[in-house]
Amino acid sequence: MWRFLSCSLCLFVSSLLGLQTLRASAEQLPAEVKTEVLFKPEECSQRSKRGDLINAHYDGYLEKDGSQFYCSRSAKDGHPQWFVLGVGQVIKGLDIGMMDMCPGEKRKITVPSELAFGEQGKGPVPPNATVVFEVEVFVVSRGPRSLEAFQNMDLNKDKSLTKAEVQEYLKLEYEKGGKPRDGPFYEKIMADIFRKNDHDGDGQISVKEYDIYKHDEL
Ligand SMILES: *[C@@H]1O[C@H](CO)[C@@H](O)[C@H](O)[C@H]1NC(C)=O
Ligand SMILES: [Ca+2]
Ligand SMILES: [Ca+2]
Repeated sequence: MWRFLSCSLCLFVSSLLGLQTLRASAEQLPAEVKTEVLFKPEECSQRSKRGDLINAHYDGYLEKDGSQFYCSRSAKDGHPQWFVLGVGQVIKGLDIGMMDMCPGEKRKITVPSELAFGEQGKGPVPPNATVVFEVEVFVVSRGPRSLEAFQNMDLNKDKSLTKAEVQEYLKLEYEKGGKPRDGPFYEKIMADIFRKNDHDGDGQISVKEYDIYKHDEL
């Protein structure tokens, strides 16, 4: 029944998963992330790597009793989360455990507390807790903040992205991942992306607005 736990909790924890302060603090410990592939699609269009924009569901459970503390999948209006892989937008254990994933792939990722919520714990996660995430990746989008990705999305080459352009791109990505979606699904994602990126609110994402993450390769 934990799966159906109140999703106000989820909302709380989802903000927490975005925190950048939750880094591994005990470098000297041999903390290891364990990954188990639950499903792997036959065709792999693209394997995830550091700096990629990922769209995924990740549900979090405590290892000790299997209770769920985060439910991106079962939240009522929950759509898959967007984040950049490998740059601390999610807990360290997910940054490590979600490398080399294909669109459509599912994994179970077991993360020791050092690479999750640490000695303090956080919200419903107690101190020193090993956590287990069940993740399903939908989109692996290369170098989200690279000029190349921007140019691919910018269909009319005016150096600005409209919602229609971004949506077209995501649609293709979802279809590659074997998960075509309906209109309302994209509307929510578009609202999310534009809320985070269209800083001047003109309905377009300019090159300047887009380039908010600085990556090594840029
Ligand atoms: C968590 O682990 C640390 C390091 O092993 C230990 O010092 C601390 O007492 C533990 N906290 C709890 C609440 O068990
Ligand atoms: Ca454009
Ligand atoms: Ca803008």
